Amino acid sequence: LPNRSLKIGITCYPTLGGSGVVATELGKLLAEHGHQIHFITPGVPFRLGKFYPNIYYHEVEVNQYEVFRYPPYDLTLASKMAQVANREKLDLLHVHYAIPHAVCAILARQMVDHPLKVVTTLHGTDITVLAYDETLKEMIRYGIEQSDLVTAVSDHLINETYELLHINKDIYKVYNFVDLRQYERSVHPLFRKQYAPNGEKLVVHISNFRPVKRVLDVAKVFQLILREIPAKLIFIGEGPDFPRVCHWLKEHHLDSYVHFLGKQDDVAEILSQTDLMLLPSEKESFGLVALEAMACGVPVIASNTGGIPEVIAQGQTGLIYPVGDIEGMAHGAVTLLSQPDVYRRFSQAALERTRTQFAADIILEQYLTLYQRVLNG
Ligand code: GMT
Repeated sequence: LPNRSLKIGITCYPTLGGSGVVATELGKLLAEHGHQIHFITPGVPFRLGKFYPNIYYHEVEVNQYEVFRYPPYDLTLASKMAQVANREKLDLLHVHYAIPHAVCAILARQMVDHPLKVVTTLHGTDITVLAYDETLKEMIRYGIEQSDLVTAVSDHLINETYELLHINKDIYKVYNFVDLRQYERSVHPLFRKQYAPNGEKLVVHISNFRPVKRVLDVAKVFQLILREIPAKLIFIGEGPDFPRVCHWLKEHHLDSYVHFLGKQDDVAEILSQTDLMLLPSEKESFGLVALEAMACGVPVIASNTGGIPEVIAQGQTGLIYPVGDIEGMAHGAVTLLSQPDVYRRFSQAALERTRTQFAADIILEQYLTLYQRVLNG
């Protein structure tokens, strides 16, 4: 592992989303281990929020000039990356997403006057959505092939990237992680008292309510659960399908069983109070929220898609069904929620799997090994 402190620039989308969470948490961990971290983003990453030693923040601010029809975000970012890299003598830029971040970093690399390496992590959406767009495909391939080192968050995403883009380059798998110090199970009786006053089971869903999350399936599965077990549904997050789900719940007289908590920073605390997570996504290259639930001992009912089977151990830490199998998911949920012994076994296995496979120190070491490899050339 590197025996000197590294200077690393990190670029990600700073708003809510798994990739932003992982990029920020990785930066925080690296800083804690003595490396100097420079976030180069258009806003403060939402999980940063306070002062940490060894962490610097450089805002990418796009000016509006009349000569431009569109504000040139990508060029501004590349230029900021180059400025920071030159001034701070960065060793590498670790960017999350091929487009635009890897492409910007490659441009920045050409502008600096010392060797600067580009490490790119693929999170999914750039491949599973953008790579189907013929106008962007070549650019994504360029971003990946010209990076000095590329990682992806699951085997599934790696295979999909090879299939779609015919990439001629090694892509290393580095799973996402949780910092177990933040995910200790804590019990707040007040939470239960407020949201499940009559001992109801608490079912939770977290997402950005994009169509790919199939949030309506969450509501439909919950409806079936409710026929068998007294329960409440907690929604965390917001997004485009939010009104549709609200409307459906109202139409089916379920709105009084559902609590919308909106966007929340500290999901660990809320997850710890719940009994079961539903994640019926159409596509999910990893499913960070499933891991976050497992880290709190909460089993997950999910769809068999993307990297989900690599995160959830089927039949041990959760139950996985074909996309759209609402009856199957409801049946699985009722099985877990109605049999305390089975539930306890799943919950224990979820904690154990998180600790042994996805703990921050394990994944941090993998990233550091890859940084070392790329720096050794
Ligand atoms: O899922 C989203 O809408 C957000 C997106 C992101 O960019 O944060 O999530 C992707 O990256 C996460 C972190 O690696 C993964 O846990 C999510 O599975 C992945 N989303 C998709 O593949 C749809």
